[in-house]
Amino acid sequence: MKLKHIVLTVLAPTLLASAGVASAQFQKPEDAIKYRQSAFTVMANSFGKINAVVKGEASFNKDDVAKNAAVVAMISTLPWQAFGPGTEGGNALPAVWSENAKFKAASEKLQLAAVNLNTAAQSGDLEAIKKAFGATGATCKGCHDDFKKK
Ligand code: ASC
Repeated sequence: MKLKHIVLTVLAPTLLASAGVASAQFQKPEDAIKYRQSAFTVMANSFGKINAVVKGEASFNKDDVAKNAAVVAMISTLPWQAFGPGTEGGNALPAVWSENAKFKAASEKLQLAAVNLNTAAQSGDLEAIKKAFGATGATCKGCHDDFKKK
């Protein structure tokens, strides 16, 4: 089964149930910080590749965009389990813990936007991809504004 099919058929309903694809446990707070930062790094790499296409800086290869969007949709489910109690630090502001319901809602906005981006990317419709990409980027920025150190 191809990754994009796994994401579309298996992951999307899971996302809607607000569960990640894995439930990680961490020995030390630093391990949680490393995990979540790694997930964001991988996600930003694929998101950045789509960004270059959307901006016209890279040529539009449907398969590449589809693969990168599938990565964003999948990886967007992962960082949140690594923001548990006692894992304060890294680039996270204290609001992640003091306003955790708001943080969780912001994380869910990204995950849903990423599913929509993935749907658009699998369709290969560049205009739909551009629209969904913009909506996804807005959820990144919205969460950074409130929850990430500048
Ligand atoms: C990226 C990236 C982010 C988001 C954000 C969108 O490519 O690394 O954190 O987009 O800048 O506003």
